[in-house]
Amino acid sequence: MKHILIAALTAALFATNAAAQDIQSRIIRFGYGLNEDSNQGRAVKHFAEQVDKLSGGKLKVRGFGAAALGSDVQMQGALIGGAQEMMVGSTATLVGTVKEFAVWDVPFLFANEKEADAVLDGPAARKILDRLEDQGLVGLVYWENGFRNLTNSRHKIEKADDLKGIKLRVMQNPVYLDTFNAAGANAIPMPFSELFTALETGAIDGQENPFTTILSSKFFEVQKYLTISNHVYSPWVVLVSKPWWDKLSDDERKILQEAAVASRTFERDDTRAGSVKALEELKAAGMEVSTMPAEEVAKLREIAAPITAKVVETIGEPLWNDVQAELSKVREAK
Ligand code: TK8
Repeated sequence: MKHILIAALTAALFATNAAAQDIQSRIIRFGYGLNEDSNQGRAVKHFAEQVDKLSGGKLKVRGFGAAALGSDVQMQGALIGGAQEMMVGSTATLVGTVKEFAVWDVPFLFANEKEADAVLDGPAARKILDRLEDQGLVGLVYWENGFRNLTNSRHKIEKADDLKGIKLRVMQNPVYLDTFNAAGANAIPMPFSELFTALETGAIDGQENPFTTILSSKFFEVQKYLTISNHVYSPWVVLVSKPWWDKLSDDERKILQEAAVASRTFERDDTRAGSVKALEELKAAGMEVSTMPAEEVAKLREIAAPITAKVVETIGEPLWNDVQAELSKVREAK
């Protein structure tokens, strides 16, 4: 009884709150690349629920998964042009729009999720999001895509050298392209939406993504070998169309921001729990899993060093130093 009363009171409070606020009825098309049944899909749903609650049902978020509204790059264009309201996608595909995002492409930048959270929720990462506004986009929050690992259909990859000659799909991003080419692979940039078919038809041999994605996109059906390399921590970023954002009231913007922050906590928890389970499921599905030994990971780091130096040049030393200073702070805090 007491619970029901509290629930009714809370609902009434929200309703009056929403009524007193400047909120219009709006449909928000929110596109994303993974399947509905994925960490990305669940987080979009969570975001939609928060927005619904905070706006008293006036703001309706419609999720479109599996790249139904286009690839990451195509959706960015639609947001910039005002043809679509929101999306979530990899920061790696944004470097053509705001070059500073390249800092998150640096292999082995973060050693664990705690470091990633601290830096991605910190001031340097915020500054990079703020750069989007001049380009027609608003960056709300970073979500976790996760540490990336290699899969392929050719042979077991345990050494850096085993990458030689592997036709490896990479995101449309120069750091990924240069790093894997430097390791001897034949890196092929391709939108995520084309990846499954390319693996299935054998047009390419392999790809790299977190366990959660390898599972939710069913790559295990067309890939035999999984190598735990954790070569880069990949963030997703929740984006809003700036031309559309400019039409919103302050109250509406606040709701989207608040819901985005709530979705970030939900998404990271879900992804981390899902990642452990995903690895087990991938093994159970018959993938042959190996872990790249530390000395081979060290070789990859060495291969990546000149490419990292190029990133520092691209983004400028002040930003690089800020990120490094924030990293040192988390490392000392433990
Ligand atoms: C989904 C992509 C995906 C990314 C990739 O649209 O392209 O490999 O890891 O999550 O953004």
